Amino acid sequence: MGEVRRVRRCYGCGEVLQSDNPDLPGYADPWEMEHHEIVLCSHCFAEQRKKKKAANEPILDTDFREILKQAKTNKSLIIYVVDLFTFETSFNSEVAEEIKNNPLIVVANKADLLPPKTNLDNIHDYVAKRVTDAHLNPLKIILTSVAQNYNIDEVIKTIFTYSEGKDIYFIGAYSSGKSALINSLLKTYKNPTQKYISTSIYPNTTLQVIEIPIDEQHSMYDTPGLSLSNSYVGKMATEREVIHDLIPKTLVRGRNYFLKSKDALLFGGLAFIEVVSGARAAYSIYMAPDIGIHKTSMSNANEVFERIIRKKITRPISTLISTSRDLDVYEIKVDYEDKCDIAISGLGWISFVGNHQIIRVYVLNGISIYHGTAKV
Ligand SMILES: Nc1nc2c(ncn2[C@@H]2O[C@H](COP(=O)(O)OP(=O)(O)OP(=O)(O)O)[C@@H](O)[C@H]2O)c(=O)[nH]1
Ligand SMILES: [Mg+2]
Repeated sequence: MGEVRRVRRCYGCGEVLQSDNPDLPGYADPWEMEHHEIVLCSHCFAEQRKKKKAANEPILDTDFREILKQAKTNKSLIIYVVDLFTFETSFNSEVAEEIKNNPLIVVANKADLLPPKTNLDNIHDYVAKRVTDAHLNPLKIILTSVAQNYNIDEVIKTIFTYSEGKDIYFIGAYSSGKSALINSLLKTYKNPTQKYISTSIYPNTTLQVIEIPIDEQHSMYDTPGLSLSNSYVGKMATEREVIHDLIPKTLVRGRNYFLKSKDALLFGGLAFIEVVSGARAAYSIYMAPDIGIHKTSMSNANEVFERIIRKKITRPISTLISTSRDLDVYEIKVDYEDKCDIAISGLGWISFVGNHQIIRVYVLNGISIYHGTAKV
């Protein structure tokens, strides 16, 4: 496993901070670096501009705790729906903590979006590991695609087995497919009301808890999606055009680029990576096809990034990002020779063969990134 290190940048000009050479850009006093999180480079020090740092952990709002209160007291059956395409974003350890004493079924949805050669057994094992790491002990983990009706009968069978005498709560990140899953269950149950729940690609479709009675005493509950403050989808929830481009509708194929040292790859007007050093390698980008990818050099990355945003020659472009200074930068040291992935919350992931590269990842302030060998 390589090392992920957050590179500290000047909160004034965005320059990568260093305390080795006062004559080079980004110099900051070593004492300041050690004792303060927010540091300005010597050049910006005079201006003393302040910028607040956003947390990288998603925030579980109190409303959701309120919603889960009754479910916890009654030991209701929880169906935790996660989105396989953005699993890292979709699975939330804070929520896991809330539901650890409830009977639980994990539905890992949108399997249809994964690349064609994906080994679903490996994905199942990966989900199981993450769930176990979060101290959950689900009755079952089921990989599904509501869109392609894959394993929905398995979900129904499992719910039947474990739901006797219980309410059923569908919870999970927004746009993970909770309402779509309930609708497909309702169709199978020959729903006499012929009423269905609204679904859409946009976050926050379900705004309040919807109760669907299943017998005289018990109900199914569809709940609003959890907010994902550490994901592009969460941050840009109100920008409909961005969300439209971010969320893939059909299978995502890798887009391949050869990158050598000092190359950079830009992802729409949202993020970019730089190969600081390391051998030339093939990088496969798994992101929604509407996200424009531009290759350039590290020395031109900032300028090209700003130009394609200013001239609107890429997609998506968000009101939150106009310059690379709006981005945080992380540095990843890949200290092994094996397949590896870098996932960016709500955007997708980058798959490549690790070969002692140093890679910088620029993402909007507060977005989480993950590095490992887990996917596919
Ligand atoms: N490709 C794919 N899309 C899916 C799948 N399931 C749901 N969707 C789509 O994902 C989007 C979100 O689905 P919803 O059911 O509205 O998601 P939700 O979890 O209820 O979202 P909120 O109510 O906002 O929390 C919709 O456009 C669905 O059509 C799936 O298995 N595969
Ligand atoms: Mg919904």
